[in-house]
Amino acid sequence: VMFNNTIVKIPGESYVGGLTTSDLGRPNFELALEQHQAYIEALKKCGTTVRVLPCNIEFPDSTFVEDTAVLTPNFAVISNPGALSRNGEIHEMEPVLKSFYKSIYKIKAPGTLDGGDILQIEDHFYIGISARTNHDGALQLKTILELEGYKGTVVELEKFFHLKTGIAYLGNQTIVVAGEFIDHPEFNQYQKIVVPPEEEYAANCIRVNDFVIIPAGYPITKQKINTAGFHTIELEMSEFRKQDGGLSCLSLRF
Ligand code: CIR
Repeated sequence: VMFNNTIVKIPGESYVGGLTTSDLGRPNFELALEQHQAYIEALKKCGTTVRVLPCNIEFPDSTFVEDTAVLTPNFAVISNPGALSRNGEIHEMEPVLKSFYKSIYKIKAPGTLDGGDILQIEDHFYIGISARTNHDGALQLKTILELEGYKGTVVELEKFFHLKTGIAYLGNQTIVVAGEFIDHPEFNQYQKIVVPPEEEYAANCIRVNDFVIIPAGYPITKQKINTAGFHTIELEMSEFRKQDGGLSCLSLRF
């Protein structure tokens, strides 16, 4: 798949007080801004036109725009984020998506869904059931996808925060997998790049056109991805990792 566009949102000063389950400490806001800027530059290097949205300090986690939508070339699905403090993020995203799409669906309560739980592999979407995405939300998305000619499979998460915390699709039927997804039956049909436990954070990487963007500091995974024939761009992600965020979370790509 070729991505022409990406959407990102600058972190606001409230970012450092957002949701997290990690015990890596409080993010450094200035450093988060620098890392975010480098992320934008990387998306440009990959050939995408980046829509940079201003920060909104009312929503500390709103820099993690991936959770607000699921995008395909022909339609958008606005999610219904499962964390109460994040749910309102969709209201600022809706007009932005309307500027790109005519066809927009919405996940509706009591269904909840975070975009981070959705992984697309060619015409097949995997939908993770997590603390954020419930069965109702997952089934709503599956119904929409099937109506539009895609396949949808629901995957129950055991430990990972979001589905894409532990799995990424690089193209050419090749996935990057960690933890519970290494031997998961749903993913056995793909070529696997297995991430060792000490590098688990590197499983959240993103293929954007000619490059795979990976977090800096995970040499084993980087080597494996390079050996599989992909060019990599490494980005410092320390200040996003502290808030449970990864590379995929910081953008919508379409
Ligand atoms: C949250 O708890 O919602 C944020 N601190 C992290 C969201 C990460 N998003 C993602 O994995 N797609």
